[in-house]
Amino acid sequence: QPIGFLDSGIGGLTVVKEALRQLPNESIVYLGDQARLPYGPRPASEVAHFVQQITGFLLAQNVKAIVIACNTATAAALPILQAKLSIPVVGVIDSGSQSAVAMSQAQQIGVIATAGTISSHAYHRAITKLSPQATISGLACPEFVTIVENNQAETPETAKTVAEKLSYFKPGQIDTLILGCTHFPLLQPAIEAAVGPNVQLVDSGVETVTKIKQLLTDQKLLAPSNHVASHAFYTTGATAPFDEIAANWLQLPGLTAK
Ligand code: DGN
Repeated sequence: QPIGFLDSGIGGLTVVKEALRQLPNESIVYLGDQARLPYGPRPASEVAHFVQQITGFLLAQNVKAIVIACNTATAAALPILQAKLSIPVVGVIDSGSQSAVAMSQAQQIGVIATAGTISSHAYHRAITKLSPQATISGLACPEFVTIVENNQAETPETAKTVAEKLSYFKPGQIDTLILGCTHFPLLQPAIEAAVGPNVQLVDSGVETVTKIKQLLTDQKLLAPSNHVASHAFYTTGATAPFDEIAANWLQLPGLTAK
């Protein structure tokens, strides 16, 4: 049985990349809802409705667990799905918060995400629960999602846009920055260059996959080590740009989305 992953677009592939590394025997079904992207500016109730529709699709593919590989969707729908489904469901926000709190020396943590995630205060709640003394500075960067979806992550203009946007954080204001949108690890070189070497970046995908691995192990749901994994990618939008970015990022040449 596969693990289901969902995102509003290609961002969740950053979590899939980690899953391919940590869980090479697991089959994967991925759905990117590119026809309705971006989720960031939509009301939480609408995002929650979309997530439930996508979950229906993934359950029809017989998934044994679901990873909400989108921060906006995690903020809007994680508790709803966990209450409704009997299979394991994990989101990305708790994992990212745990890593940030563990990594940050000064507990001065920045979060960049979509407008929906920032206004949900979900990171604020999750971090404060773990580290009540933490200072959290959030910044909505919806334009970064567009850059990634348009496959422009590596252009000089992007480096400039990212640097200008992140100059919001003053030198010394934060020592750790959560990439609070699963699209953002694709912009990691530009973000790193913009914030400099004194700020460590947190990619919540790594922790999220560690968590799902643990849940599957506990519930004896892990695929056996001789299992040959299959990977199926679906997008509700056009397949050509999806295939190009996905094949490149995941190093799966010939990847074709349905
Ligand atoms: N990748 C999504 C996230 O992590 O929030 C959001 C992208 C979007 O729909 N704007």
